[in-house]
Amino acid sequence: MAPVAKCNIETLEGDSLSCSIRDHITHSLGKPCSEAGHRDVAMALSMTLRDRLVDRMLETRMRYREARAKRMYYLSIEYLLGRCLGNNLFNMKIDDVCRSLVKDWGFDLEEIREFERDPSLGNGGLGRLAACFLDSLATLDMPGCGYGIHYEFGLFKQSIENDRQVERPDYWMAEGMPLQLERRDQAVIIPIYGRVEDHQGPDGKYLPLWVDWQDLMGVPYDIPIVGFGDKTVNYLRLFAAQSTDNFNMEIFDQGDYIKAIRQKVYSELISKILYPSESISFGKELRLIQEYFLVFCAIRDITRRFLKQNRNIEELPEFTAIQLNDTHPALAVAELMRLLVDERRVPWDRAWNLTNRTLSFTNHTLMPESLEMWPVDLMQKVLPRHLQIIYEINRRFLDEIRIVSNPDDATLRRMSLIEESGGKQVRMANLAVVGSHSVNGVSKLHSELVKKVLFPDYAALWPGKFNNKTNGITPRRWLYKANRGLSALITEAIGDGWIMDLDQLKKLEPLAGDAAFQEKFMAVKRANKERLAAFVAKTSGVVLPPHAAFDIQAKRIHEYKRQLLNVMHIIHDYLRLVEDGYEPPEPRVYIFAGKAAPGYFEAKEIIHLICCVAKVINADKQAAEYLKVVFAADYRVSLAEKLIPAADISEQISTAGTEASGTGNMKFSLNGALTIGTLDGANIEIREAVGEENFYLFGLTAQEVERQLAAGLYDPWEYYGKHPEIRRVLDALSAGRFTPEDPSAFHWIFEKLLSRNERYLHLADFMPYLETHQRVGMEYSRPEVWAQKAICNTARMGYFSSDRTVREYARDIWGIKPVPPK
Ligand code: 26Y
Repeated sequence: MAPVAKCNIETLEGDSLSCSIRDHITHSLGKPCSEAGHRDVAMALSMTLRDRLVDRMLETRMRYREARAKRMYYLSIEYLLGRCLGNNLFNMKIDDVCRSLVKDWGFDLEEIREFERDPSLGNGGLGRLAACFLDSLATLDMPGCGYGIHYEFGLFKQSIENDRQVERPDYWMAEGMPLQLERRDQAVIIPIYGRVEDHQGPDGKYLPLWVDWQDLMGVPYDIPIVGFGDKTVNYLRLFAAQSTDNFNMEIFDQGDYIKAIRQKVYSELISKILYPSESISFGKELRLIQEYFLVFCAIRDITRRFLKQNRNIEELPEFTAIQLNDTHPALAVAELMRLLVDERRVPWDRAWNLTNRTLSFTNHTLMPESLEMWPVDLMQKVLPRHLQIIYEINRRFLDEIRIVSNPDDATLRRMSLIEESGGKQVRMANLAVVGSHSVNGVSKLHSELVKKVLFPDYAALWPGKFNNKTNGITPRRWLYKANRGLSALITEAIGDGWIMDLDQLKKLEPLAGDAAFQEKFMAVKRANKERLAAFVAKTSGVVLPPHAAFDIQAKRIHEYKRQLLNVMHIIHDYLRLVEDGYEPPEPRVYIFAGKAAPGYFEAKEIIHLICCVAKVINADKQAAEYLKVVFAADYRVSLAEKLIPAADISEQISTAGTEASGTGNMKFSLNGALTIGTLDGANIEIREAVGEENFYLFGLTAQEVERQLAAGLYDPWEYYGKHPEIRRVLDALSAGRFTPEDPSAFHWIFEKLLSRNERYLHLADFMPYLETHQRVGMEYSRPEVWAQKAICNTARMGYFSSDRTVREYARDIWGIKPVPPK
């Protein structure tokens, strides 16, 4: 950096930014400006933004206070924020100023941005949805903030070694996290373990005392969340676990120094690591404590803020809404009851009414193995008072429904908060439903299935409690920031109103058939593909022809998402190419990305298969002109931002009835990719919005899948016998066609796909999938047809803005309103 560089932008903005950055390089990083490198500029720029964001955050807080506004608090064990620097620059509208400022110093803003590590404090869809909601809340000037856990290690980093996934720890703060504010003064003390003693209060009433508990400390870190236009800055408050001095004192007094320190280390384990799975419930004590830790810290913080404003606790639901992001924070039901009944001495019935009106619950998954249940014994040990409260909620609830609807024993057993068969367990989903005034699913189909499959008894009892809120995505990150070329083209055509009001994309529709616009649209796509191809060449050495159709499946690896179906199709095309001499109408590039939970054997094997198939195909000269396959390692928000704008085809091929919504499907379509997909999750609504002629549909419906599974009708051998295409692919797998050195490596897939209880019906959907892909190929080879469809996708995706979703939650569930600056 030049010693006395001057900003060439003659604005106060440029001058003050430049002064502040230089000041941070000198005083926060302790370096002369002349020695600053990319990393230093990145850090100093982030610190400069933080200073400004904090000013706006304080202003926002005053504004909410003065308006006596109702607040919404989003409780989520995961947040998948993605990089913050670039997003903040865009939302604060100082991206251009900063770009030319650092350019004058000899730096490139894009390179500076690449220095930031993704804070990957989530597994996938659920955590990313939380991040999109925070962006929309701030953009809409709504009083809504997030609460979560400040994991020291985020989701593992994935690399591919010897064609297999290797996991490494993600110490995301290695370079520091200049954006966050530590708030030690607001630390929370959390009781845990111990036992409950029965006493009588001075009023003669039952007074339980939770005694002999140990304590932990939760230290909050605030990350400012700036809305587009830089007016409102909300916060995401993440708690890190620390030990208190008390925790150790007793043991210290007994003279066991080492044991005391060991306990200290144990308590800090609580926020050490994010559990890396989104499917199999963990049943581990540490995870239960994480959930409790989040809930306790959040509820304490929320009620403290509320009471500080001299309010009566009886008014809590008038001023506070708490949204439970899946069941992970469902202990909030018991904790809020405990706080009201034990600490504030609110009578039980009153406390129950307040709790119920304050809490609401979103379900994100139908997979039975994801439903959380905690063994009663474990809860008795870790949270004895909460367990007692859960039993009391259950006793009163079952008494009540006996009177209201006189259910039979089987119904009562299903509705109970306690699973009695096997070892007793607490059913967290039932706790969340009973304790909330609203239960929602995340797409039309999913919300129907939540009522029919997951909670039929509750839906019959409380039909008004169940509702749908179809997911959305923030257009700021997923179009404005991720796809600069397309957003410039759109703004040139229809102005920039779409950034805040995505429905305005409709104005593009008349241009869908316009040859000049089509050409520009496809030129942007081409440039994005070239950029991605350069990245892939650099990171994995595979050269991708940018004129090929880029077909992408990027999401967690899971059997229900059916990456296997995609691979089977690729194998089919490859064999036709090299064995039958078939020439497809267009060359294809297949890109996969996604992480497998470390303990999920099948998912890890699917990655292995993709890599082996890619290796054989990419090395085959006969296929070179038509086919390339890539597994892009370490899928995360920043990689998604590179992949999605470059896609022509988006693979959304889960078995109907398994994907709650999907949000990647929305990102691809918004960026002008055409979906090949099943009637599952939000695909159904996307297809309705973009038009059936602009969506490649195939496969069984959720009802058909359900019928086949329920009646045991599915017979994969029948498909194997009937279709030579299926036989060819499965036989190739079983014969080790892609693993010559280990021919039986994928025999398990052959067996699995042909097993009668294969739950995801791969073979039933294979032939329709193949045929639909053939149509995709034909249409891709007609550029004007394709361009028109792609433009229609972008133009008709306005509904899927998370601004719309958040407005619906605000109106129907939270009862919060925008509080814009005057
Ligand atoms: C209990 C534990 C095993 C668990 C951990 C994480 C259970 C579930 C999860 C996460 C689930 C998840 O990410 N669900 C996804 O939520 C998205 C946002 O609503 C949906 O779009 C997506 O279809 C769904 O799979």
